[in-house]
Amino acid sequence: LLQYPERLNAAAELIDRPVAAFGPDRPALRTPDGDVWTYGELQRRADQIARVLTEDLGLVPGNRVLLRSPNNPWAVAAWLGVLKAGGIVVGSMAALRARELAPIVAKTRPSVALVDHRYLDEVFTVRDTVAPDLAVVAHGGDADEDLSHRAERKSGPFRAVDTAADDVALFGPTSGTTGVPKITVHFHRDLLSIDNTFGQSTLRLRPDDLVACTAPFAFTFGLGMLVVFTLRAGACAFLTEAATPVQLARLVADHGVTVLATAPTAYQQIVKSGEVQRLSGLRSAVSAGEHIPLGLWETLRDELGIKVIDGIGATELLHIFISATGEDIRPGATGRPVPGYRATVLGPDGEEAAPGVAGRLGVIGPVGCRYLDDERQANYVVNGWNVTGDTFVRDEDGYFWYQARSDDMIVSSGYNIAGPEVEAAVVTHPDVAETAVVAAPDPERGSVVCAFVVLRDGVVGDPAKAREIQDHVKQLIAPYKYPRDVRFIDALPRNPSGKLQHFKLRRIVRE
Ligand code: 3SK
Repeated sequence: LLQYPERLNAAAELIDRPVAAFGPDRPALRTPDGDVWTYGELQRRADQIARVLTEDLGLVPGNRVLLRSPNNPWAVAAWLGVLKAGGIVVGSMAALRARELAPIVAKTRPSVALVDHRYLDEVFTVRDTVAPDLAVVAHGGDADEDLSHRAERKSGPFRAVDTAADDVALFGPTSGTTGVPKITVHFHRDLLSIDNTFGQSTLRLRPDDLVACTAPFAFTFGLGMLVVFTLRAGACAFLTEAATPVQLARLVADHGVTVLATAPTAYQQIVKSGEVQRLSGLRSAVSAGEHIPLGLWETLRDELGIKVIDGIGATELLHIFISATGEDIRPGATGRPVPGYRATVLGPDGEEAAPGVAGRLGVIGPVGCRYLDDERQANYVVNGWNVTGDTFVRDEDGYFWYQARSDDMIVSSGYNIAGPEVEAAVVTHPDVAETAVVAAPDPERGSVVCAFVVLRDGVVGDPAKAREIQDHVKQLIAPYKYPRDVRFIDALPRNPSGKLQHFKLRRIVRE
């Protein structure tokens, strides 16, 4: 395990140390509008916010602060300011509605909320229902008590609170597969350990990198990419509030982004739009959040000349723990454990399965699952292994091959069919924009493969189109895997971080 000093404040490591090492004038954050915050400015803002929290709002170490904002410079400063003040960040997606936010607030009990002014309504609703004492401070508006005005009235460096390495720094909510939020608990040292593992061994940012990532900070994929790895490397984060995949590709080209991290669906849509060459200035690209189909990975390699870094992570473990990079890539495999982690495949009895046998992925590393007061902890940690809910096969050389989310395995007439494999085949049909595959109950076969399909604009979803898609799939993969049930749908259900919500589709097929 990685060694850290007993006393450690992650925010001091992420902003004070880079300022000391690289100087205050280096750009830290950029936006599509041309805003540039240097490291010095980011430090000044974070210090001002720490003062607002402690001097105006009475925050003491260990208090919790809800952050709710799209990815922008103030959100980074707020995140650092809370940690410097010894507070605990409660991450939350700006897109959450009041009914989704309420259980997170009820469980984490923040005393302060720093909220982008466009996302206040839900916070007021939640305050009225479950958190009457919550102090809400807006940012980005005109009010005198707006965070930026309050910050302007503060001056002088703020010395980061001398937290223990094992003090809690972050509560990261995750909706999991059921929609009932779980709150993951992370220490100051955890935030550095993701950089000391994936960041430095696999990603390897350079100080002259401009890094873009579509994931919000509340999804730890985005937090790692845009805050932890970028600041620690002295690089610059390119912060986009919202962009479609095609807009993203244009921003990458126009602003000279060198490292892009996003989900496979975004890469897929950029390829399908015919604008993939706009990514040709990238020196590195990361795909995570879902497994990247081999065909897409190969297209990106052939079109851009880069081997996309595929990775699998989990909010419970904070970031990516299996990945591949450089020459250590076996196309189609997710990769090997990131240095610092161990991984295995577990059989039904919780014992390690032999190479070649599919089973549940188990991971051990510097960050382990700690849910806040949640009995689901017992399902996640089995015999010391963190069981992520993914089915993998490990080969003789130690590469891990993704099969499916454990609950995406479809057993039909005794065949094991991995839903993602069928999805990867369906989406290659030229009329298909997106698809998601689940098991639909069937009296004869136990289950059948059901594909929910979003067609491209103007294409009609009728029985003839369904048959065409079925025939297409049978040409690509073993015919027993084809979707016997094809349903056309306007849009796939996704959570605010863009992850497909298969559980919602499963509900539909069970109705
Ligand atoms: O693979 C994921 O879903 C993930 C989750 C948290 C952090 C990072 C990643 C890639």
